[in-house]
Amino acid sequence: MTEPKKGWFQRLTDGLSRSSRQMTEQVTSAFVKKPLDQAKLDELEEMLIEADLGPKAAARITQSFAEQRFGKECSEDEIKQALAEAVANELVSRQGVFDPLSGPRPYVVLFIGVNGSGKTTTLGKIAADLTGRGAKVLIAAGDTFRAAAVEQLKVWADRAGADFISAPNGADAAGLAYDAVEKGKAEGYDVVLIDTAGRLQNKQGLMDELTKMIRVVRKLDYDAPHEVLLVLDATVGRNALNQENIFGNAIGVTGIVMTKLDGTARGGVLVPVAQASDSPIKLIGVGEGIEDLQPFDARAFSRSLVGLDAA
Ligand SMILES: Nc1nc2c(ncn2[C@@H]2O[C@H](COP(=O)(O)OP(=O)(O)OP(=O)(O)O)[C@@H](O)[C@H]2O)c(=O)[nH]1
Ligand SMILES: [Mg+2]
Repeated sequence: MTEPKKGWFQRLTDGLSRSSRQMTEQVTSAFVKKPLDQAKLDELEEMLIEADLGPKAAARITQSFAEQRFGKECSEDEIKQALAEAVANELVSRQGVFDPLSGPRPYVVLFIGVNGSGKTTTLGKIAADLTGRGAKVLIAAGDTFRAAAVEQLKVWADRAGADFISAPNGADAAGLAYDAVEKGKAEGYDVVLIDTAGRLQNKQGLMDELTKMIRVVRKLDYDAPHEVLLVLDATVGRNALNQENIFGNAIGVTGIVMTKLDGTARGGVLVPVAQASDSPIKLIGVGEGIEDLQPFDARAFSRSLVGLDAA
């Protein structure tokens, strides 16, 4: 018998379990059945900073917690509810939608980010989801720097039943992106997904290559790429903030994907990244499976982060 399919909230909760376990343990030992006084509030703020939520959000969350609960004894559930609500308040305005099938055709999506952040995997998961919904998808292996990258992406394309376009190792990535969009237009594709390199000889080289890719694609369609998704790895912690800063300033990012939230106890880092970025969080990765890429839902994320069930 096949196992019943896990619901997406369960996947989210499982993915965030390392983060929520840490939070829950600390919250339970520090707060449950003890009157909330200033010392406890300081402890809470410290704990939120340790969970990488960033000092500003930590201060605001502690403040709202104090307003509701000061002097009271709370159950574990009440504390978690209050925390989840405070975290959600930090994030609701930073939530964005990735919906390539409701936009123009072909909808062109560029995936950018440092090496190992999860660009290729995220692209593969999106491709599988889109073909599963009946879309005609073209994948372009725009990481022409690393031979193995093409092979890895081809596996994802085959698995998804998406078409695939690549260029020889060392070829001009912008040229390939151009060819992909041209093919996408000529052959009636719904979506063109373009992978990019995470590392070139140097950082400036990478930024130049990405800007050139965007520039040439725009020659074919002024609105393309319709999405530039910046893929950030949650396990690097507050380093993700630097990456957001560098890519966000150099390239016109339209959305953020935060991956590997299952691989860290500091999933709270999504909060300062969401707040620092001009573009919203659109998707999150909570595991390596195809179904572990999820639309970002601020309230669901906040509940899972503190270990609560679906609302
Ligand atoms: N646990 C977990 N692993 C992930 C997730 N997303 C990606 N990975 C893994 O992270 C590793 C790197 O992912 P890639 O997709 O190859 O990263 P990339 O950004 O394309 O890397 P480069 O091509 O080197 O620039 C792979 O082993 C993925 O399986 C996630 O949400 N959770
Ligand atoms: Mg890659």
